[in-house]
Amino acid sequence: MLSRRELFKGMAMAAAAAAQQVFPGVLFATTAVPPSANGLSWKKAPCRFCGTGCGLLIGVDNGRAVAVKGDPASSVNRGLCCVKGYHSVMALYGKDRLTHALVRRNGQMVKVPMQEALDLVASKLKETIQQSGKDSVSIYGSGQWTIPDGYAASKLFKGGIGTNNVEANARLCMSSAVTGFMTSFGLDEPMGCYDDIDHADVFVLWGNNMAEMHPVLFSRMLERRVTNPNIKIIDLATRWTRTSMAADRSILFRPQSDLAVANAICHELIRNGWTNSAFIQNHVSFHEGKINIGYGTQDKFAFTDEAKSTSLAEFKKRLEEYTPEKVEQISGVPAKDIRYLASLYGDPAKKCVSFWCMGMNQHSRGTWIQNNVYNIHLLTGKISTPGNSPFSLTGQPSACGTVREVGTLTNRLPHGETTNEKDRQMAAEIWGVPVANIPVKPTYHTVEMFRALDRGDIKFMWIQVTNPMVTMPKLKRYRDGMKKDGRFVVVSDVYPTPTTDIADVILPSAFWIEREGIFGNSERRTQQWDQLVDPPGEAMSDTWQLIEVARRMGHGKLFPWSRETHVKEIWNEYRRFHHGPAHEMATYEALRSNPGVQWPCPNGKETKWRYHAKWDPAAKGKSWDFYGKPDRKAWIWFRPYEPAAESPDKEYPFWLNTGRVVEHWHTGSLTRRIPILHQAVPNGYVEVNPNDAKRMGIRNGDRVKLTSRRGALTLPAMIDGRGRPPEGMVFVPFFDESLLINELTLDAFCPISKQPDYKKCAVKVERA
Ligand SMILES: Nc1nc2c(c(=O)[nH]1)N[C@H]1C(S)=C(S)[C@@H](COP(=O)(O)OP(=O)(O)OC[C@H]3O[C@@H](n4cnc5c(=O)[nH]c(N)nc54)[C@H](O)[C@@H]3O)O[C@H]1N2
Ligand SMILES: Nc1nc2c(c(=O)[nH]1)N[C@H]1C(S)=C(S)[C@@H](COP(=O)(O)OP(=O)(O)OC[C@H]3O[C@@H](n4cnc5c(=O)[nH]c(N)nc54)[C@H](O)[C@@H]3O)O[C@H]1N2
Ligand code: SF4
Ligand SMILES: [Mo]
Repeated sequence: MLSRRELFKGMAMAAAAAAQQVFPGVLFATTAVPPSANGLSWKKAPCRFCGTGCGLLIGVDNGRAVAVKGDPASSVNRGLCCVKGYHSVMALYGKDRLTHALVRRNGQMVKVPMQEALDLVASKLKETIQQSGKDSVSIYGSGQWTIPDGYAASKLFKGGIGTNNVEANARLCMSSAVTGFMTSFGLDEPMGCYDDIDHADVFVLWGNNMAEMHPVLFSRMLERRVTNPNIKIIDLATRWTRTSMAADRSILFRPQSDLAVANAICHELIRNGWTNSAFIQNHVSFHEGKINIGYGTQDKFAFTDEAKSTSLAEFKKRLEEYTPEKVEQISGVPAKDIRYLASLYGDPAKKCVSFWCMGMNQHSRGTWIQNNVYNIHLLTGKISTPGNSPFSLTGQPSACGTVREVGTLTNRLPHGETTNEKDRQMAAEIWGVPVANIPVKPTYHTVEMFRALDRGDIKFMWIQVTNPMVTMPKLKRYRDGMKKDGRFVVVSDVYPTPTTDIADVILPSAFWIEREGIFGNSERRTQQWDQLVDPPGEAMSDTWQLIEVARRMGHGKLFPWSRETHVKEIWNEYRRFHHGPAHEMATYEALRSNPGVQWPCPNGKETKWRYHAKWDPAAKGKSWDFYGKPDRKAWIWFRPYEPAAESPDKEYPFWLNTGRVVEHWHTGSLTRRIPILHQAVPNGYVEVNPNDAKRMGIRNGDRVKLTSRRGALTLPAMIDGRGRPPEGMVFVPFFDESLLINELTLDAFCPISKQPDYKKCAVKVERA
């Protein structure tokens, strides 16, 4: 058998040849399959990749997906796609798809029938629970889980087994966005929608490489500027990227100092009288929380914030020290640029959208920076009306739909929190279990769950649709932990990965359009697709794997559905959690017949803007109504600047920043098997600023050694390639499983959201 390293190397060479087999225009195929006499049939599906949630049309011929085009009927992308969307179906047909179950026997992975592997998973779960208790077993899922996958997992683990050991990789991705929404508005997910792009005059990107990560939305924004030259796009970032290149202004700030920049903007808005007094008077209340809140790098770190009510006067006083001049010292952003930003937000004639993604979420003060950016929109009243929108973009195709809405996190339920008696009662009633079955106390957030596995408090973990042995921070500790004796790890995936490498059982999964599914994107849009092609071998959907195991464990009563109709039945049951004008979900029939439907959609009508009576039927009165909070107001929080968990020093003088490239999806398990994408960026690298490179005698392609307090890695240098970090920073993408940058990263997290900060730690840089 080919090793994965050989496979990827061979593919890079074969890629040029494969590219020639690609049909012109929108048609692509991995092999040159001649169209059959019947021709193609086109069926809708949302894109498998990012949280933008583009609608696609998939061309199927002779049982094989061979072509993709953007769905003109989808309001998200109006017929467009990015390079990943267009090539997405090729990810179905990599040479080394997992087609059969594998079980570890005497250190070797042995092929077994799927039914036997499922028996083993069920008996191992039962045995572990019997020996070590319910909280010794866990499931770690994903924002790439479909809604039925997440729902089945939550119902089995929280309702059936009775443990809150349910987490998902969205903890690494979106949890600061969630706690930001909850603290400022009391309800999760954006108030606005992508239509805001068609109305705004000013776009400020707060740490979002949108040109590469949300390319279709980025192109919608550029299109708006083409037709209206007064539109301004400002890229606020810590590294120069393709996004900066296309922006009207690129403003670089020092890592973590966005907290101070946002406060300085608020300071200027107030000083100049650019605030909206009537809005503040009627719709905002002021609060403060704890300070010096720590970084969570030690096991069992605990933190609970406490809200204290304050006033506008008190808020003003707190902001006094955030003068543009003082913040220039902290952030490196010239005071005049801070004033310029304030003048844009403060101009009553300009509609403003702020976009962000991992820059603000993967932040050891992730919740705080969301609060601080909301403060800008709340001081000016630029919120919940077309074109005025603080917009937290999602990364994964169903981080919103599955993890946030279904609630596949230790503290959540499909509706509300485990600690809320009413929410537990609702779940118990819909699930048909005694309320005492559903545990009250959250157990472990993701980082702590892997720590618990390392310590031995957790002994069993089932991993679905995520590749943590590439994507966990401070990776070595967590990999060593998983490999310890007495740990049992089940991994459901579609390809072999570093995570399947350490598994005791590997379950082959049906991929995307090989099963029916439902995703929910960044703008509260739910999208259903039918099964369009057959899965290979014994591959089975993640939902059905969970149901098979549940039945074997004696929880069959909770999963009475048939294999043919279970997605519909799950949706109809799950919808009951969200009845009411504030969160009503579309009917299954509406989902099937539309490219997507936005919630809340009471009486079949979508809500585009929340918290304003003109658009949101849940809002009372004539204008804004922030009904998520008991005082029906949005909360302004004073949150100070506090430094990063680890900053450069004498021994480790560089910032290490990490992230992505447009061609690859996360750990590359899918996109590195698409020849044309793999060839475009075949291996990992380290971006070095040209001045630093010159000083150290590093040329393009030279091998460079990075060392942090946790590990070392040698990679080829890239100078002025895709992006350019400022002096004193290096950047490494994480798509290459043979160059694991997470061996160096730090597992510090935001104490409120528990989301790790992958954007900042300190490293030494040497020519190797
Ligand atoms: N092609 C492609 N697209 C993707 C993905 C992919 O893997 N490939 N993944 C999807 C997923 S899951 C996600 S989460 C998104 C990620 O989307 P992005 O967040 O746009 O991408 P990243 O590369 O993770 O992060 C880059 C940004 O982090 C900012 N940053 C770094 N440090 C700081 C800081 O201290 N403060 C602030 N405010 N910003 C900072 C940088 O300035 C830069 O703009 O992309 C989604 N889209
Ligand atoms: N250094 C660094 N690390 C990071 C980040 C960063 O910016 N820097 N970002 C973090 C963020 S925001 C994210 S979202 C995570 C992403 O981290 P992961 O979720 O770990 O990365 P993926 O590559 O998306 O992993 C998805 C896995 O699911 C498999 N798969 C695909 N389809 C299916 C399916 O239908 N069923 C099953 N069972 N498996 C399937 C794929 O082959 C792949 O192995 O990474 C985090 N880690
Ligand atoms: S922008 Fe995102 S959702 Fe749209 S085609 Fe590209 S990867 Fe897919
Ligand atoms: Mo993400």
